[in-house]
Amino acid sequence: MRIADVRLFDVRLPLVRPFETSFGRIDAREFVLVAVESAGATGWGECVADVDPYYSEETTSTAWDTLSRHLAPAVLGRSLDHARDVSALWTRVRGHRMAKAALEMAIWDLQARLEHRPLCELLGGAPRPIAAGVSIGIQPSLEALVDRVASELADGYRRIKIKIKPGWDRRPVEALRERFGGVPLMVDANAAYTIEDAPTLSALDAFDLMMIEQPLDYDDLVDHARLQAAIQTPICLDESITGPKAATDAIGLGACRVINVKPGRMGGFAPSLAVHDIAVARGVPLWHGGMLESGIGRAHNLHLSTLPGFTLPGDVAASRRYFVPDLIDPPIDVRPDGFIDLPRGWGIGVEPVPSRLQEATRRTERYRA
Ligand code: OSB
Ligand code: MG
Repeated sequence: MRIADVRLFDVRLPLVRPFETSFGRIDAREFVLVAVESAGATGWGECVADVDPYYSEETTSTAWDTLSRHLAPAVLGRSLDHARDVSALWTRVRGHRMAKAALEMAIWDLQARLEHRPLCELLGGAPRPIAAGVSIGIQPSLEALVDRVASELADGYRRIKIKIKPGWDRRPVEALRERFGGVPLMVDANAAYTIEDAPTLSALDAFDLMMIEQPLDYDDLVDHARLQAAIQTPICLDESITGPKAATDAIGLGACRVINVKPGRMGGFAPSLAVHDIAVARGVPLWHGGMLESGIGRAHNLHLSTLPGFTLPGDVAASRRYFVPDLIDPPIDVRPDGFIDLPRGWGIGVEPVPSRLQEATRRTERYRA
């Protein structure tokens, strides 16, 4: 496939409700959407970078700059045998994994469409319904949290994850255990604690949590290994797993017992497939994370989730928890049993509704070979 055309869209979508984590609160997603064309087909990719460099160093603006000045020029006019080879065209570009992932994943979608196959097949998976969980932001009160969890469970979701931070950790977990018994429950700290907080974190062992996600700093595998040795609850790493090397090191050091896979965080599908295989070979369970994606990124995530290593419910929920309307139509929905069916069709199986994309786009640029 010869990459003939790359378009970037600077998109803003208001969130249905604000989302609060240990690092901040947002009420809209502002992201870069990528479209690549070859032989009349279009592949789509969504960049997970946010406006602020809080989850990672990258931002919407650094992603736009890297895509327009470095990554799009590296692929334009080039012929590729397979999407997995894209990253070889930009080996000199250090970091900027979210920007790389947006274009790399668009090219995977493009290839699957050109081959008239669903993306999951090209990735090595097979269509299957995906077990869905929800990630619930920090709430203004325990009552508000209990109400939100009740409503998510009523919608069928198969696992509850809540965001925690110092001062909002033990009490919310205790409240949910009291009210909802043994429901599959986990917490995500987004790096809000230090190793000095080990006593606070080991106090959570009493609540039979599935895991605690990214308790310590984003680049600190060593203290995560120390913490894992001191607590019973399995540690899951998110921010720290930047690719296959980090996954190998983290597992080898005992820094985690579970891995959250986000292709957007790791530079795309090729590194995600490598992390998948490393984790499966070492018996480490995986689940697919989320970054409040629109239907485009959400569809990519569902296709990757079909691989066999994804044995735990992911942060892959229905569109209506995030955006009404979504960029895609029909939106992604959850079944009453808490599973999500893959969108049907070639590639990711969905594309933006042109009028909605136009409405949400603040700036667009086009580069041709
Ligand atoms: O840490 O998993 C995270 C959202 C934005 C940034 C980081 C994270 C999250 C979520 C939400 O937890 C997952 C989702 O519902 O998409
Ligand atoms: Mg996380």
